[in-house]
Amino acid sequence: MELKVAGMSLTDNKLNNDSLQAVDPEIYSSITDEQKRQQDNLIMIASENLVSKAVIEAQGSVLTNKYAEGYAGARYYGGCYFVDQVESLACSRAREVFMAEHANVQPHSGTSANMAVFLAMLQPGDRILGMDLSHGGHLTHGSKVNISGRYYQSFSYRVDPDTCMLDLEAVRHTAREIEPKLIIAGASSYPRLIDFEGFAVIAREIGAILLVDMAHTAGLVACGLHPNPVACADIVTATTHKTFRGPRGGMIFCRQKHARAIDQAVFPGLQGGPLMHIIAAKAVAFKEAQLPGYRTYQENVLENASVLAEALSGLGFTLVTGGTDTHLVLVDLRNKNISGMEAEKVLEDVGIVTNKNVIPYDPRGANNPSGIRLGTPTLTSRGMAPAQLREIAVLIEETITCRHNSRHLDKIRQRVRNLCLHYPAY
Ligand code: DSN
Repeated sequence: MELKVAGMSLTDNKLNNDSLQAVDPEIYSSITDEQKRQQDNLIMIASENLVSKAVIEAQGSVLTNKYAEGYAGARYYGGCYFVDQVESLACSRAREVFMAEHANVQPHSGTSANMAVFLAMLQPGDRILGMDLSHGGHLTHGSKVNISGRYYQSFSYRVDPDTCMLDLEAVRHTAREIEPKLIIAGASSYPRLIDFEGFAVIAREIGAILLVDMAHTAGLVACGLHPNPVACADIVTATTHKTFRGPRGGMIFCRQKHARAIDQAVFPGLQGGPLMHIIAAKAVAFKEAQLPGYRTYQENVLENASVLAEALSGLGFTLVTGGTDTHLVLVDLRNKNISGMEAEKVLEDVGIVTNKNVIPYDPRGANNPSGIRLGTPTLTSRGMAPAQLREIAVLIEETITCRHNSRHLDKIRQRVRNLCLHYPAY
């Protein structure tokens, strides 16, 4: 007798090939709602982006079925012929895009990529020096609540108190004092170009290893719009899903002399089976990064960020460092008498999605900081241009100024909705 439970046939062991909607209406509905949220809102989270349908197709493919521990040509499982092709292509494209001697595309995330570098290059208790989290760094750069600050002796450098810019002389001073084994350059809420070559000189002076985490700027680096750290750093990590516009994941680049140590740290040191469907999607993104329109896209991301910064400044907002050279803008809200948390919430209420963010030397705590971080990758992927970014700056200003006027907020919500309708996400 055939027994049906939630669309699933229990008479045999064959897969149920009904649609997701039929098999699991709850998950289907959450995905549909999320798709609508992405369409109906102005997503300004600097670390997010929209991927192409080709990337989504590769990510949603049968490659998810395959175990492939090891590396192309040296796996611990049979049947790896086709996934070997996929990973080899991903690695060779990654090397070409970033002009690297060696690429590892298996890290599941930027955090995993950084952990693999630590595992490869450090012993527990070694000293590391990274940018202070509250000054724009990242949890994995030595924060005390992260493994990087618990298994290693972590120290941090800060930005200049007046300009909020990185001051390489101050970094040099701290590096000489601390004598870390590894220095980390790279940030998640620093809106300016980072002089990776300057960091490399400091690292060489004290005999430290230089790790550059270019997670935020990888897309800009890929087409020469931000200095490429691959030539001057010992090791470079990144995510594939921020400005780079690929699937969610991580990657590592290094010189050939570190290749074996890095590969062994990723597998078997830290991870098991690679996510071959994600690696296929990364390969697609590397191919897309070599297409002619990609550089134009990244130029537009930068132009949109610069226009947004200028427009916000003109509306009386204080910008950390006074502006931006990248895809992100960090707004200090103290003169607007609103916290980052309240701003994030009221903006989301009208359909503008941002994230609260600490600003350097923030007098408030990390849970309710003084700033918000804005980014342009997603809006640019929808085709928005400077005129729309100027309009959005006005919408942000009006939302914050008129936050207690619900009729005005309704009107803003409608203007946000109209913009979203004109620039479909997909
Ligand atoms: N949390 C990411 C970001 O938003 O910058 C970095 O991991």
